[in-house]
Amino acid sequence: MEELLKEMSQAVIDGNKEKCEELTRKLLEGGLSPKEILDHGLVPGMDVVGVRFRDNIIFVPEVLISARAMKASLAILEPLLTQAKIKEAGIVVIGTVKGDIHDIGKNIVAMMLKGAGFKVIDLGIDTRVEKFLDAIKREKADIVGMSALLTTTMGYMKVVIDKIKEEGLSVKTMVGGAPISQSFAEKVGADRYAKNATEAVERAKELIGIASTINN
Ligand code: B1M
Repeated sequence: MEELLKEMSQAVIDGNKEKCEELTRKLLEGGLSPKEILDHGLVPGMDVVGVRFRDNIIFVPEVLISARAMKASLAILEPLLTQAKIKEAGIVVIGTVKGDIHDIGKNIVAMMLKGAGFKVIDLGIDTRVEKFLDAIKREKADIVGMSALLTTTMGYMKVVIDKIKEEGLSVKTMVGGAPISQSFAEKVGADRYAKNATEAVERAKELIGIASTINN
């Protein structure tokens, strides 16, 4: 299995969609959980892509091809990740903030929240404050989750949080994404920060006051 997981990481790096799909099925048949496939196959592959992108070894087209390959695997894992264990734990509105089109991490968080029993309303990418506010009110959301992957867009989280406070909405806020930290979350006044999708589920459960049942 370890060998197949290494191959999976390499398939993400190479942007080999067909290989990613084939390996996802093989690993599932071999008894690995979707979370193990994510944490030990897909995410390490995308980490390498991130480093190569940062160092100008690869460029946007190659990153897009890797993202497409990873998304193909996620499409296979999604039905397994979203099988709810509890009946509607709470309502979460989630989106990637304005100016930001990165959605892989946000999609994983949304899937895992669904799998934990939350009703998730996914607003997609490049989400403006008005769209967040409309959805929070319409859906009577318990939690609003915001994702940002760029240092230039993370500041927009404060715009949304300030507006929520200004309007006196009782919704809780959770933030995450590669450049986000606990101290940033505190600085912008978010109720919770989550480092990854597993933590996001834990924090969401804390926010609505239910005991955590997630095993890492
Ligand atoms: Co972009 N990009 N990108 N990119 N990209 C980064 C973020 C970057 C760090 C790459 C680098 O330089 N090393 C860099 C940002 C630098 C910075 O801001 N300081 C960067 C850049 C610069 C850019 C562009 C500006 C490039 C350009 O055009 N010149 C451009 C921006 C476009 C825009 O948004 N306006 C751009 C574009 C793209 C692609 C479109 C090519 C593609 C996105 C495809 C897509 O998402 N559909 C892309 C990708 C794939 C990346 C990297 C390589 C990988 C991101 C990813 O999917 N990771 C990324 C490098 C990196 O992050 N190391 C990079 C895998 C994913 C599972 O992890 O998203 O972190 P992540 O999500 C995790 C946690 O963060 C957390 O849980 C998730 C699961 O565990 N989490 C939450 C996320 N959201 C959460 C919300 C929560 C809680 C937890 O609560 C609500």
